Amino acid sequence: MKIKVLTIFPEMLRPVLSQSILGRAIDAGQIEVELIDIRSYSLNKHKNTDDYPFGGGAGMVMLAQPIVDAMEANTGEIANRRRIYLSPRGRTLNQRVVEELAEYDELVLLCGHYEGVDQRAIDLVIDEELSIGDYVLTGGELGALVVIDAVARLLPGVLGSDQSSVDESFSSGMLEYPHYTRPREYRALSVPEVLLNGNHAEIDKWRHEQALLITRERRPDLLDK
Ligand code: 9WO
Repeated sequence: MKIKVLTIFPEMLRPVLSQSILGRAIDAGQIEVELIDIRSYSLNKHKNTDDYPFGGGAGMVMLAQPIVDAMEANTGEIANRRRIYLSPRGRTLNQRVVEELAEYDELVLLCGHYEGVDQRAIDLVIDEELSIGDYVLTGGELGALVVIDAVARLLPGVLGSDQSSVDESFSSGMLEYPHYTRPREYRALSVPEVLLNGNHAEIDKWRHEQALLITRERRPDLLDK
């Protein structure tokens, strides 16, 4: 998959994209991420990307021109592509939406700043607005990283064979059971005996019960489905 990110702060994304599973997936060519600096498309002599809002009010609005030009210069007519604006006004991301996004050949993620983006840029070059949750950030970059991370781990070969992208939590409709590793006793807290006896039928049963207990306690809404 190819992912293009349109932003005025490309340096904000680079360190995250170079680490861990994402960094490895990019090095291995399983995903290709291109950071596009909206500022380089500004025609303004000061390379401005924002201006005062018509109608007045606090803050600044991102200009349509650099965004539309950046989008048009970087997106050909590729069939299976989605152009997304990260915004609290959008459809809220969840694992179903992530699975849907993972089917595209190309994602283009537009990160806004200030009070927002001139509506005409959204009308002209955006397919969908997407929110990562009901809160306001300083800009869309962290939202774009969340989308990239969640989508990348569903792509073939990104997770190692010992990690599974079939999520316990969201595919079984339950939250995860508790995990333990060495040592067997830590600060007077012992690992549950059942996990040490090698009886895998019993271990599976215990984990299922624990998942059910935690889900009933914290997210009863997941059990209603
Ligand atoms: C908030 C606000 C409050 C009072 C008056 C104007 C206001 N504008 C905004 C606002 O939404 N600013 C956004 C900052 C403009 C677009 C980029 N920004 C952003 C994206 N903040 N939060 C997100 C975001 C993206 C995805 N999912 C959750 C939040």
